[in-house]
Amino acid sequence: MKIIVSLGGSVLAPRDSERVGAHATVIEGLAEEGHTVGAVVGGGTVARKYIHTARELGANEIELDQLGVDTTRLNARLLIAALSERAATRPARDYETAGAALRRGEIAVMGGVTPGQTTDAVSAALAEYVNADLLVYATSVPGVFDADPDENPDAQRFDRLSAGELVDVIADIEMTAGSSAPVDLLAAKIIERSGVRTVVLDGTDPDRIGHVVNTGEHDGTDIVP
Ligand code: U5P
Repeated sequence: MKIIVSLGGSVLAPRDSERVGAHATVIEGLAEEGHTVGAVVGGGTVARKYIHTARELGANEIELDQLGVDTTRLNARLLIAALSERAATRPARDYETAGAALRRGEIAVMGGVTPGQTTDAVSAALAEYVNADLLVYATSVPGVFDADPDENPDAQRFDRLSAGELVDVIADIEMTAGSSAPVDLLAAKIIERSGVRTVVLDGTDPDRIGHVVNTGEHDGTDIVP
């Protein structure tokens, strides 16, 4: 199978070496089982700290996005540090470079690409570009909810959503640098048009990623084309 794993920054970095190492082990394991694997790493709390400070300093949203992109690449390098020589040596800055690495049998790693989006959209675009069989969003929230579960204890998780329904659920969420929708709107639109099978799950335990690839089972949200 061809798999793109979107690792939320808060899932991976700046956690300890154990967490990053555990994710690297799962990704390596999938590659060793014969899967083609690409990983896209988000910015997490480090990006949000930079964005918060720079916003107070008066930076505009595009400047803040650029800070975010640089941070995702930093986090992507942390994952590369934990991967073996099977991984590309640096985070790809565009889809063609990542796609070429996958064709060579390497594990491609990306961070952000361009302002005005998040790594959710990068993951969806890479999955579309390489015709992935499965796109896994490993986030710190266990799926897509009808409200923010951190703020609303009654928030309900969707087991299954069509890509069009996903677009409707997240359309009202504000889009500023560092925003934390479950999956961003552009990502949802790309998933809708590409029809790539997508799962949003709690990725704090990396074994859940291996489990969904090998069994199709998970406790998160299925986005069906
Ligand atoms: N970002 C972009 N473009 C990208 C990826 C990320 O502008 O292609 C910026 C956004 O401000 C985003 C932040 O909120 O970096 C951190 O990425 P993420 O963890 O939200 O995906």
